[in-house]
Amino acid sequence: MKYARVSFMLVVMGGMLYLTILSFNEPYKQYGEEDAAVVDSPQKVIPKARIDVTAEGALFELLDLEAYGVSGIILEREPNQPAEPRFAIVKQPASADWKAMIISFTPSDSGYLRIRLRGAYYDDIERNHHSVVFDDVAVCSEDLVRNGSFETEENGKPSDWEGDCEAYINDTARARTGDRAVQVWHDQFIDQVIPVAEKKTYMIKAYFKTADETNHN
Ligand SMILES: [Ca+2]
Repeated sequence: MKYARVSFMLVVMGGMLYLTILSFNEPYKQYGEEDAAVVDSPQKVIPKARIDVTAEGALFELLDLEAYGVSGIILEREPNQPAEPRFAIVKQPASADWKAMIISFTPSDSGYLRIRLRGAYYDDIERNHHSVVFDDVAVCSEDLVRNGSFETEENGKPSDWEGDCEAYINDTARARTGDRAVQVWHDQFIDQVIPVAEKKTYMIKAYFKTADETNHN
């Protein structure tokens, strides 16, 4: 248990160090600014996994909001409230290998947080979805995300998740764990709302990869 805690802290510290380095290279974008795609060369566009985190009803602030992962994390916040956001978009370039995205924050008050799994927007999104696959979504140290492995099905959909994903994968080779995972893109996403407590720090972790393993490096 002690070892697990130390390992966890090392991962957190490593992530924070990386974020610090990253912040010199990739400043926050303005909210609403989207990624341009090379319309005629979709194979050259690297899909980005995207997670939107929203304080339900805008009833609390997401204090100390940070996002980190393997590479290229982009954190966007709503305009005019850069220091105390109630909503944020986190994006990270996907690859054919599973990568983890981590989002941490401390709610200013108790309430409910909406987690939305989707892909980034691109100019050519109608023709090329730039889909990504998610599996193993969790809140570290707590069992707050229900069916985060997507292994439990209900009426053809992953139970405990709202919305319709592009594909509810049932293939051991394409899932990170078990048989099931979800394929999403910008316009077909899934949500889950979790309870959060005032002044407690949460860390959401989700694994993702590209949906099309042949087109991307
Ligand atoms: Ca799974």
